Amino acid sequence: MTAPEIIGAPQSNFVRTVRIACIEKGVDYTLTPARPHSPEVKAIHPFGKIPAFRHGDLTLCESKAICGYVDMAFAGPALIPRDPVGAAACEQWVSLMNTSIDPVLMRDYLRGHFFSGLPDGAPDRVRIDAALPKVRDIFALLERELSARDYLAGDKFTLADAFLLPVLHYMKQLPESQEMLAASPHVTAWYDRMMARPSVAETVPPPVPGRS
Ligand SMILES: N[C@@H](CCC(=O)N[C@@H](CS)C(=O)NCC(=O)O)C(=O)O
Repeated sequence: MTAPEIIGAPQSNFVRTVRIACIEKGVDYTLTPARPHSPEVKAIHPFGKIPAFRHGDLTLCESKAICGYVDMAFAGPALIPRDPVGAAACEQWVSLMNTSIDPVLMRDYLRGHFFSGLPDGAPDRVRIDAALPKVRDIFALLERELSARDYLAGDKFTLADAFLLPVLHYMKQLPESQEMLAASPHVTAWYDRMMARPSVAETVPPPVPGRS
């Protein structure tokens, strides 16, 4: 069978998560750059979101489902631990990422900076300031959790880390979250540990267009 194809923009945190998952499993893949709502994405994702994924006759959308498939279908280290407690901890953090952390950090806070819709792309201070208390709460949570162990869901790298890292990549670039990160030594140590992984180093995204 041909190599899996990941369809989506490399700047997308969810696309990067899937790329990290493939590399961690030792799976060769191709990346087909595509924007959300483009025809090739809409052919697979009913709501036009990226990533979309193809492997032979199989098409999939939703990063958690794609990563779960990659984890089960290929040899290589487990991305989701195989023991019940480890698996549940990993699933819990992936879910927290998708339902509570990504929506605040990426959809509210980052969007206020990068995609404000204001003239000249000026940051939307109202949106950013409204998000900041929740951004602070998330950094406090991550600092607490990562002071107790080396990885988000236990003592080994899991899919939970692959979901968090691409988001923190952007938090390192924005002024308020950059300060929060600098004031969070355990999150910073985790970030540096992650950056040392080939899967993370190889997938550093290009700048978001218009935001060098
Ligand atoms: N739940 C989806 C979320 C994917 C997602 O939101 N991707 C963003 C890019 S990072 C997107 O396609 N946004 C376009 C939109 O929401 O219409 C997943 O896990 O794959």
